[in-house]
Amino acid sequence: MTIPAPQTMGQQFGRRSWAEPWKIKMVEPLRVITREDRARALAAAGYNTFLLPSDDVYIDLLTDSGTNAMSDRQWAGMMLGDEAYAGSRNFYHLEEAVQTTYGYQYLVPTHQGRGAEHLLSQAVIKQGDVIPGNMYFTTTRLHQELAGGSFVDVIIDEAHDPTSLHPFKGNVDLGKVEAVIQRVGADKVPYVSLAGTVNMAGGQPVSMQNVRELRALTDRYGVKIYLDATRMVENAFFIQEREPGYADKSIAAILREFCDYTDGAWISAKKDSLVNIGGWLAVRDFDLFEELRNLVVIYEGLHTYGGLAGRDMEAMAIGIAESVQDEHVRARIGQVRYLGELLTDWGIPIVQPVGGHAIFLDARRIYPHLPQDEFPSQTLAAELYLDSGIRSMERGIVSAGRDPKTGDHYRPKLELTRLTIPRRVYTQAHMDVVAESVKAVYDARETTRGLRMVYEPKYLRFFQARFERL
Ligand code: PLI
Repeated sequence: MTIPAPQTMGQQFGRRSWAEPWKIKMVEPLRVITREDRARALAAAGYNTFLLPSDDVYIDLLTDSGTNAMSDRQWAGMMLGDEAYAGSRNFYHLEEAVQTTYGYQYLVPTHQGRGAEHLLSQAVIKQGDVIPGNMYFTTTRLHQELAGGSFVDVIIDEAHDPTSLHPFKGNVDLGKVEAVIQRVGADKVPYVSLAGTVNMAGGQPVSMQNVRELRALTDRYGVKIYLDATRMVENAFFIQEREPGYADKSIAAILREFCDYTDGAWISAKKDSLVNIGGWLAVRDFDLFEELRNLVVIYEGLHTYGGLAGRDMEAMAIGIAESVQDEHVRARIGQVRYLGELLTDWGIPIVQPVGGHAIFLDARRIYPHLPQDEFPSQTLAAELYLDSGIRSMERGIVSAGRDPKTGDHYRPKLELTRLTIPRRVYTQAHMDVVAESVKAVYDARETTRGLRMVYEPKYLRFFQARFERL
């Protein structure tokens, strides 16, 4: 299947069907401060949207992580929290939810995704190992590097091209994986780090055929596959929509089939699973589980709470069940797509096709006069905030960080600013306001100046770096 031209995607994929399968029971007031106050707040934040107080933000599209609205069922579940130190009943409910929905037998809860990445990396990566993966993610790669490994990008080339309409831009290039295994030897490849969807590529999916073929390839060499299932529900939606043979299968069935090809998974439950905090790591191999259980008590908490309260695990267990309901996923991605179609119709360069959790503005094409060293995506995020109080996130050279061996910037081909849509939080009218602000910033693009970095933290610099206007 090929993806239709962007302007016809709404018709092709049925824009009519995505009205939210819920109504609003409680509201949280929003505040807009004046442009002068935004200019002051932005300068005080060093032109980094992560350093803005959220009280100074109008529509917050920094991230879809932990920013979701929980359902009445989830809030009711919070009241059923069993806060026992050991053996909380909510742990067993979560364990059952993960076993049923994702299919992995042994569960280790963690406080969030990076806690799980830490445990997995420490348990299976040795000094000098190489981990192939379908594009880096910031915290994932850092934990792999801190454990002594190095990450090699094996995603298909189309993923680095924001205009390519490949339907599965998250796919692994099997030739690249095999080349890595043959170059370093299978004993130096502890696992393939497979993410569905791929955040840094624009929320792009991996096909079922691709994971099936990856399984066959890695089996030939005895290499494991661990899945970053953080947004795997959204990945399942794209398989249902685009891959032959899956149109009549449920999101839940597709998710389960995909996971069945992998040896284990970790998750930041703050995304797909509709909670504000939480994560887990789950595997099929008992010996690895034993090792992870040894590590979790050092870094996170006892193996039946992993840094979470009982009520958090209950909300997560209920959120997992809600997250795989077809109508929920259709509405969630429908809203992201609605924003993408407005921007596409207005000629604003974004990553195509629109992915699962966000619109990624293509700062390279919006600011062709700004070199990567003047941080075009960071500049775009700052300009959007100044225009309307909308908060977005840099996903370009700042997020990519530096190569620990050479000290040079990693220079990603994609220089993007992410408008990330929290689940069940904003309305279609909010999306209209966002689109209009992007248009205003786009129209002023030619006179926009870049930034220089004046403070650079050692790790994950995008969170705390500071900039000044050039
Ligand atoms: O933020 P954590 O520690 O719960 O999860 C880390 C993490 C792992 N994998 C993927 C694909 C992520 O997107 C992810 C976190 N993402 C954030 C915070 C985001 O804003 O995209």
